[in-house]
Amino acid sequence: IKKAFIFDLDGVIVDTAKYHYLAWKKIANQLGIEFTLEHNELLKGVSRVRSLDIILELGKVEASQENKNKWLVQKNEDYLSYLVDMNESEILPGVFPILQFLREKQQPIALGSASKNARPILDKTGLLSYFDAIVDGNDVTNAKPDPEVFLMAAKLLKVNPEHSIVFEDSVAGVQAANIAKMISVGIGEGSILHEAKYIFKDFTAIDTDFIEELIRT
Ligand code: G16
Ligand code: MG
Repeated sequence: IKKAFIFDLDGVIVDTAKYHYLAWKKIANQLGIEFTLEHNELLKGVSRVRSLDIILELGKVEASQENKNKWLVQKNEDYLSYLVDMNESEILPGVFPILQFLREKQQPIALGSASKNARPILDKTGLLSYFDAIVDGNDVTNAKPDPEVFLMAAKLLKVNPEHSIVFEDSVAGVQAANIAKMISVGIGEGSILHEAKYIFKDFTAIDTDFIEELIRT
C-alpha cells in the first residue's frame, strides 16, 4: 500500500521555535509583558495572529487592530532576519536520513505546517526537492487541532487519511492528526504528547525498521 508521510516543520524538521521566541520576546518586552520560554510553549504550532493574541492575554493588554497589525509585521520582519543565514546545518538530527530513506522507498512526502514562511525555510535548508506536496499557513483557514492542513496534504498525495503518517511536536498537531484518523507520531516529550500513537524524543530515535513497519502495515 502507498503511504503518505506528512511532516510538521517547526520543532520537527528545524528548530525555528527559538527564532519565533526571540522575535515575540522583543514585542512582549516592548509592551512590558514578561515572556519566558515556558510561555513560548503555548505558541508552538499556533498561527502568527493567534500567537499575538495569546501574548496580549498573558499581559492583560488590550490593543487596537491597527497596533496589532503593526506588531505582526514587526514580528515577522524580525523573525525573517534570523532566517537569513539559515542553511542545512539547522536540520534537526536524524531528519535527513529518514527523508532519504523514504525517498529510496518511493514513499510520498508532504509538509503540513502552520507557518507562512515554510517554503523559504525548506529552500534554505536544501529540503524543498524532498517534498511532493507542501501545505502551509498560506493554504489553510483552520488552525491545528483542526485537521484541515493534514487532510489537504494527504489529498494532494492522493493517499487516504488512514494510510497517512504525521510527525508532530505540538499537542494541537497530534490532535489534528488523530482527528483526521491518521497515524500520529509525536516528536518530543512523552508526558506532553501522550495522545500520539507513537512517541520518540527526536528523529535519531527513529530507525528504518520502524519506517518499514509503517509502510508495510
Ligand atoms: C509554526 C510554529 C508556530 C508559528 C507558526 C506560524 O508552526 O510552530 O510557533 O507561530 O508556525 O509561523 P509564521 O509566523 O512563520 O507564519 P508549525 O506548524 O510548522 O510547527
Ligand atoms: Mg511544530
